[in-house]
Amino acid sequence: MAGEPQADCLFCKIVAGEVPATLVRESETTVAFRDINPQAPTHVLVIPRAHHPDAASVAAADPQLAADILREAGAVAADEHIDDSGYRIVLNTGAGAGQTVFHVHAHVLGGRGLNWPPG
Ligand code: DGP
Repeated sequence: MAGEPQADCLFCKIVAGEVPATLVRESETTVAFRDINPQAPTHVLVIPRAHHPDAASVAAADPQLAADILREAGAVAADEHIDDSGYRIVLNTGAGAGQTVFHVHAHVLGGRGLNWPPG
């Protein structure tokens, strides 16, 4: 059922505290933690506590939760002081776009110049 924890999901385990992560921010519905393989001086992942595989599915199942993820991504940028210089919110969707963990996560990247288009 949409939103239910998945036993084999790494990010559900981080939400449950079963896998350690460096948390930077929490809300009632989301958790934000530092990426284990940072691609920029600030690289934080914002995830919903509920399991949804990707951005389109969370937006369809729970639009408020999708909005919560974006709000928290912006709050992380402010907390990390990267909002003035510019930052990027990335939602890789599908293996072909580089998604490796199928629990939706917004990458918040900043603290360096960011090229466009991304690779
Ligand atoms: P993506 O490729 O968009 O699915 O991003 C998955 C990200 O998750 C990737 O940047 C690395 C990060 N990641 C994978 N495993 C762990 C982990 O165990 N802990 C943390 N903090 N991040 C992880």
